Amino acid sequence: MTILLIVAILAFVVLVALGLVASTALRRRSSGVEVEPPPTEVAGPEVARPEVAEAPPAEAPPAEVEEVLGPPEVAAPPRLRDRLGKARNLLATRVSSVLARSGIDEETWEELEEALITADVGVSTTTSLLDGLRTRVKAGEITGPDVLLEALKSDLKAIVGRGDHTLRQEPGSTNVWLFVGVNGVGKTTTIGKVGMREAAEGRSVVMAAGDTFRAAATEQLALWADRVEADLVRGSEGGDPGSVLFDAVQRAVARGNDLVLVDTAGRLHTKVNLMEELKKVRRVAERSPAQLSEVLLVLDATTGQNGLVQARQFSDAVGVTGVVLTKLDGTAKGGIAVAVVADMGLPIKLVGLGESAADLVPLDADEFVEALFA
Ligand SMILES: Nc1nc2c(ncn2[C@@H]2O[C@H](COP(=O)(O)OP(=O)(O)OP(=O)(O)O)[C@@H](O)[C@H]2O)c(=O)[nH]1
Ligand SMILES: [Mg+2]
Repeated sequence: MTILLIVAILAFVVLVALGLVASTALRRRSSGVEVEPPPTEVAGPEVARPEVAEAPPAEAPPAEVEEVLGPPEVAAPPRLRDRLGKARNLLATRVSSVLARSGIDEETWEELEEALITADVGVSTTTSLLDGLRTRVKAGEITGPDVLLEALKSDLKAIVGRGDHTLRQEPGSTNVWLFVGVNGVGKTTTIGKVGMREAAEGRSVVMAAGDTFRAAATEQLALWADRVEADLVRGSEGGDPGSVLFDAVQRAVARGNDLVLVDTAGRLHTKVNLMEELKKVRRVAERSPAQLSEVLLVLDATTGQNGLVQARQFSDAVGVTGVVLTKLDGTAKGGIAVAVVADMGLPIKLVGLGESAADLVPLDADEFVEALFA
């Protein structure tokens, strides 16, 4: 009897174990673990053509949430004064001894000259500014150090404020804004920030990944396109940036989009082929059905006077319409803003004050110069 009972228990245990094994196998099969991976696509010659990538579909929100979804919102912009970092106070410290003197003498001029050059204003702009002020002192128009400093500030404000500071857009057309500049200055980040601003204003944006030299560059832009909910048009690595622009414009025109923001490669400006490449990209934009309304040179303010050399080369090659001065929040000394406008006659359209979307603001000349002396 006992033996029979033991045999029955053993048989039951074996049956239960077999059942468990069978159900695990079934579960595996249905979860696809044993399914073969899909065949990899073979790259043919047509892969070199840029392909259009849709902005990745957002996860479907509940119906009532969908109603309130609008364009992406940009946080409140930072104040120039709060972000100017190293630039702020630089001139104030340097010129404090000028104010401490009872009158205007040779030492006054030497101190002002040194202060301006140290702040990156540049030799030629400094010389012409001080020559103008000397003449006014001689004419008896400027009488004391405090009036002299106010006159200098007002001259600096007039320079920084020169030119058209708006980003031009022809209403009713698809506008192309081309972003150029050497590597690492902040082109891709600036495109992301500009895209956020424009989308928040209700404009439809297409981003063209014209930096085809590095795959990572496209991925970086794709992240911004995702945030902006912009379409991204990309090419294959090493592909023709002109074709990327062409395809982006075709797509934007067909859909009636307002803006195509074109990223470009930033290899060293001393390499002739980069300039040649950019010239071609510009020509494609000019011949396209869209309106090439801005060619924006992105300059890193921390590179100081070297930025001017870049500005000249890019201007000669692609006809720059304005400057975006980035990284003014870092170690930049700020005077480069004066030099760019005075030496190159290029307006500063926007300044970068940090890495996040809100940290790109129009340059308020008065606030900027006051901050340098505050
Ligand atoms: N602090 C600060 N950092 C910035 C600003 N603008 C851009 N950056 C940073 O600068 C670095 C380079 O920016 P990118 O946008 O990749 O520069 P790029 O010109 O596209 O560089 P390449 O694609 O290599 O030519 C990134 O770490 C950005 O976050 C700014 O205004 N302030
Ligand atoms: Mg880039």
